[in-house]
Amino acid sequence: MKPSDFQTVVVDTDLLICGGGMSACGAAFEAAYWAKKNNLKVTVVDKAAMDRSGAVAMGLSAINEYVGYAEGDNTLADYVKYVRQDLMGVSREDLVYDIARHVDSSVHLFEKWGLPIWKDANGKYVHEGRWQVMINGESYKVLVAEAAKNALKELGPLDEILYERIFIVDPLMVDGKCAGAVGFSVRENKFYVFKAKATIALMGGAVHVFRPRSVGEGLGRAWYPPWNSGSSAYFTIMAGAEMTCQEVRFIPVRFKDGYGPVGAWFLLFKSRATNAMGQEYMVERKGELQEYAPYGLAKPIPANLRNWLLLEDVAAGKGPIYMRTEEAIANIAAAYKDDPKAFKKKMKELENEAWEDFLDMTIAQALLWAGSNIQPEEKPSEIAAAEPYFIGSHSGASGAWVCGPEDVMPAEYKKQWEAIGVYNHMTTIPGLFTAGDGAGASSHKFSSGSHAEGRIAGKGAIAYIMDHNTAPKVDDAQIKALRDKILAPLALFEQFGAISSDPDINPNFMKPKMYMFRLQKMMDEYVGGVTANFSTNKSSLDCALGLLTMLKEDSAKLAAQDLHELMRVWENVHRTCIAESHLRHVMFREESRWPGYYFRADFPKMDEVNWKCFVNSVYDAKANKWTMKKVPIVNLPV
Ligand code: SFD
Ligand code: AMP
Repeated sequence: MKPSDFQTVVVDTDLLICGGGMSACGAAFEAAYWAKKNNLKVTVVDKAAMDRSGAVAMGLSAINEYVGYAEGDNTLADYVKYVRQDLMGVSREDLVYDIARHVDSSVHLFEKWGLPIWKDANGKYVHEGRWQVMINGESYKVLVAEAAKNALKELGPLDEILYERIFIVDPLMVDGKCAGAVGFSVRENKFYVFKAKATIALMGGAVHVFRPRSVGEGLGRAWYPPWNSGSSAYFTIMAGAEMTCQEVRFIPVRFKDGYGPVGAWFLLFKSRATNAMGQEYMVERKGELQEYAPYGLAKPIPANLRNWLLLEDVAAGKGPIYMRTEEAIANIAAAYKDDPKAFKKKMKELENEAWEDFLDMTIAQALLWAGSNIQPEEKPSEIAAAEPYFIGSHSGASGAWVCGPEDVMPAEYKKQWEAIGVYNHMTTIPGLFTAGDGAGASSHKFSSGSHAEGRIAGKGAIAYIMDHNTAPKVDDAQIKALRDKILAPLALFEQFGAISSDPDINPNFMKPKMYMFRLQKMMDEYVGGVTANFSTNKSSLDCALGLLTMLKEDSAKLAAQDLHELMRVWENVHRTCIAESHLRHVMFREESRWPGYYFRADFPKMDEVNWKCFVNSVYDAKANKWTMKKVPIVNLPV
């Protein structure tokens, strides 16, 4: 397979949506409405098939952001305070507020489209915790995608609007503005050029940047879906957009090896987690939270601090840590002990709920339970901190610095957009929007908030197009250069592949898997991965930067044997970009604010005086130069 075998396909559109996950489905749903009114064209491009693409592929067992605003359960201010607290004071409160005021309507739409949300005897949603509602969510993504597709069909035949199995590689830039994207089909020999008046980058977060706990036989098993490889971050960084909170990775504590969720156990079943000695780290180590006041002292204790206390126990040799499923089930069932029939029924119900929690969203964990003869009502299960991921929509915060809503965005932030146009969720690059895992500093949006935020970005992007309604003029030479670059790994394999008897071993090139292992090893050992116990320091970071610089040089020698490997090549180039951005942010922030996510051993304390701020960065691709800066946090008056 060689580059000359490829056809170039050019698609002209008004709005381009890159990605097909939760936020893209929201963006498509909303944009279709406004596009129809204004006679505009919308094009959606997903690396996979929208029905099951992205983080919600397997389904979910809870919707983690539901405010219950109309019911009077919570106010928007409550949610803003919750996120502020969980992220140790660092969040874009205007964005969090904006998502919170729209999220309930997304959840109501999901229900209307057929998602079963658990209800109690009074018809109220059953809550897992204050903000989380329980669902029978195996088909969650399928029905959200169906609604997006139905909306898109209003604009014309779907096969002229939705392009599946196209991997977006690079932004198309014209005069400092985003003019679309380029990529290739992972099934056919086609190079795609999408020219657009506005583009929304909604290609999720990243996994496998750090060496995972599961290697060899378990490679690919991770909490975060293996097919999201940092494309949103790469796209926005390469376009020159300002990024924020790239240091705020996410480490979820999960059932060990199968990555089953813990939320339902901690919140719904009220389970305890105990160490090998039967001690509860959340109780025994409570005093350590003083150091993280005020965040460590309020409720709920931030996710990273809950992690931190667990990690301290493990470092002290007190692991394994166990989720006390048997105790939690027994405690709930105890209320029925005087009535043997009711007791038996309750036990069966709890057993069902325990299994369904995994079957709805992490099937592998249910298989692991079955394969290791675990019955949750009989014995506890091990939990552990997973490897680091980039998922700005969950309890991490990495992503692009975006424009907020006109009515609540602080003037200090608005200034930045006044020069290029105030459009909700536009990055600092004209014509380029993002949301979900692509937008930073607005954590705790989860599946529902990502959908709502996609809707916000979709509407913002259409407004931009209405004000800038001219097709971009893209130079043919620029397209040729991008095509040559993107297909080069095929040419390299074609040229040298035959000189070795093993396609993976060759003095002239490197295959993407080997390249990925190199990236993961340096990130793991020097940037605070699992084997470094999530700790790092300046010397380690300097070392990693040196290794990363050489890896980047070697990326020119990446070779691909087929389309699948070509995708693997570009996934790993994307990972390298988010890795460097993360490393530079961790290096810049000289404190330890989120110790359960990463710990700067040379700056072991949280420093409210100097570092209660955002860290933002801009990459100048032409000059290969990173600029870092501190940005003040402006709290909403809540
Ligand atoms: O609790 C390209 N999330 C949960 N949210 C909840 O509301 N409840 C839960 O129960 C959740 N749990 C959970 C969650 C996430 C994960 C990974 C697990 C468990 C295991 C969070 C949500 O899933 C998350 O917030 C949203 O999905 C984020 O939405 P978005 O749109 O930012 O990302 P996506 O849905 O993953 O979609 C990404 C899309 O991009 C495509 N793509 N397309 C073209 N070119 C490329 N180069 C591309 N690269 C990627 C993908 O195919 C996909 O369509 S809990 O257990 O934590
Ligand atoms: P998880 O299954 O860990 O993704 O958690 C689902 C939701 O519950 C997320 O909103 C978490 O922040 C929240 N959560 C999980 N465990 C706890 C806990 N121990 N205390 C408070 N909130 C939690």
